[in-house]
Amino acid sequence: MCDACGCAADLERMSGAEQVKARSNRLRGTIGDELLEETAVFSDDAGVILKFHGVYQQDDRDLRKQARKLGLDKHHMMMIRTRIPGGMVSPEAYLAHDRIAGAWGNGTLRVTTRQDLQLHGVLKGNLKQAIRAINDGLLTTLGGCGDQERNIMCCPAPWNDRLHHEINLTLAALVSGLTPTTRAYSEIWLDGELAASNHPDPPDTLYGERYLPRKFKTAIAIDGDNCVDIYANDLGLVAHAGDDGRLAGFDLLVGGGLGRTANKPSTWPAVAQQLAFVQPQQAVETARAVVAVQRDYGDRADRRHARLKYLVADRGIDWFRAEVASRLPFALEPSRRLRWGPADDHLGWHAQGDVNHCYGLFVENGRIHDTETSGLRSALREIAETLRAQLRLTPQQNILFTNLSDGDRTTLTAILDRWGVERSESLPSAIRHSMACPAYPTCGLAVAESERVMPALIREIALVQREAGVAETRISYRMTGCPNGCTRPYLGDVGFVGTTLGKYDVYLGGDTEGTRLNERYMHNVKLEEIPHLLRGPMFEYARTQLPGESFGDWCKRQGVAQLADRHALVEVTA
Ligand code: SRM
Ligand code: SF4
Repeated sequence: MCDACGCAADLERMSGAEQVKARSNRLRGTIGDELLEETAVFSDDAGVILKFHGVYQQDDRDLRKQARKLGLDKHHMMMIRTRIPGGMVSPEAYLAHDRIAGAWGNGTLRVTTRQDLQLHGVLKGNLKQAIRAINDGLLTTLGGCGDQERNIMCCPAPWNDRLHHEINLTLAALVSGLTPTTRAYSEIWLDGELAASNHPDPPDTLYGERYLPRKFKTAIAIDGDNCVDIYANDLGLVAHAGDDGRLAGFDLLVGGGLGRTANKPSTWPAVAQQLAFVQPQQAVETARAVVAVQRDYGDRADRRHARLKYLVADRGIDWFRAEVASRLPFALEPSRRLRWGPADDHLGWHAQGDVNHCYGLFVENGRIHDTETSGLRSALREIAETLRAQLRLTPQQNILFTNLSDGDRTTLTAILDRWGVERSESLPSAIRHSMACPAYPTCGLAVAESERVMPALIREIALVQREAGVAETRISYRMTGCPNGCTRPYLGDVGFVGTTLGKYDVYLGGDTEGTRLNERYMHNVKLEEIPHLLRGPMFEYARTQLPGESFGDWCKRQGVAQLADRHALVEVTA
């Protein structure tokens, strides 16, 4: 029996995180008290609960060695993740993040692969002001991380039609239906004692006292365009349009997830499987039922086996469907056939379907900063200030500026040019379709570099593509500094997964629709050898591809293992 919350769970058998959650009094823990202490870091238990509030404790790993030498403590700092459903950011909210990055962060912002904004390098003493400032911009960090529903992704295309309007309504309803009801967040960060005394927590029929066994991710795609990588999610909703162009319903997929642990074959990446079709008005209730099944049956003893994908694999999709159905007052309909084209990155100029336009700007690895050659951060600030453009963050770490008039188009282009920001249209295809995770120096789980080495690597790879005669071909490259899969490397045409400092497993054979896992081509390749390693397959692809065949599909057709046999040790010249 759990003495923390009084439920029937045997807490002794559960992971440490479960015990901390149960004792946390609906996500309060000791955060409030520890904020008052003049320490650089929170206790471990408070760190577990902080994640639910969108905050990770990190340290600058570049400074670790030096600090150790000098007998000093690590350089502790916080990462704040703002939850941004569908990546929709007002100019005011963007400017608030920009100000926080300058005043209390490391001077950079980061667009994440789940359409959020992250701020790195915030010291504990500045955390409360930073979170307040984010809320003043009408966004929240609650749900940025932690064992709960994370940011709900949605295709960011700002098309002004009935279908997209109805999908956005469902997105908003899902967000409110899947957000915990605790008042801990406003109590700790916003209203203080006032909230505590005036408004007791409403009951939380979805999360109870112990929340979920693990993080839970949901995304909405629109039939035909899998730009959100729906198959990587615990729960995916694919919106279908009816003959009248209105939202006809959603196909639900469950059990996707990419995290794995090196040398632990009991952990694996998985693509989501089809569950059922539901009417638009049934989507939220069904999503809550899916979350509830994971809440009740997910593994709370072993966090490496706690994601929904393992429950679906262990019990089977038919059991899972029956369990979800048993919690609903309506019948689930059979899944429909899904048809995907190549995922759209939405970059460049597009008409929105009204009088306005939108522009998709490539942001290399999602990092917004000023460098010697490009004033990206300054340009974005000026665009937000002068054009008041609504922003949409994309699942590929990029930004769309929306609702632009003809005049705004000219101004936006002039601002980008003046700050030396390269336009998406002129980028080599390899760069445009690349992503890398933060890894060093902020990510505590990184075993190899990612964001800091990808820019040089991808430019070399772009040259290989050019030499092979396929410069314009769309091939996606995704890099991570460990096997956790934060840029979804197992779904790219090509994936680089860090194994140790300076080395990567290279994966080939994903598809441009994002429906298939790629396969490991080579183990432990040195960073500097990667471009050479890709030359063999790239040149052969250029010679023998079928009309319209993507690089990933070609690799799959050849067989990744056979390609490795053919090319691993062979010199290839143009
Ligand atoms: Fe991730 C943990 C960054 C998307 C799988 N991820 C982390 C942490 C928080 C490291 C940690 O736990 O201490 C990283 C913070 C690094 C830093 O310094 O900022 C981190 N993940 C990111 C971001 C920022 C990468 C990016 O380049 O944008 C993405 C933030 C998304 C967001 O806004 O919520 C990010 N992470 C993903 C994705 C992609 C997705 O969700 O579409 C995945 C694979 C899908 C999945 O969840 O299966 C992903 N991150 C993980 C995992 C492995 C989970 C698992 O089931 O094993 C971890 C480690 C963990 O949870 O234990 C992790
Ligand atoms: Fe960190 Fe690994 Fe995620 Fe990269 S993939 S951000 S190294 S957890």
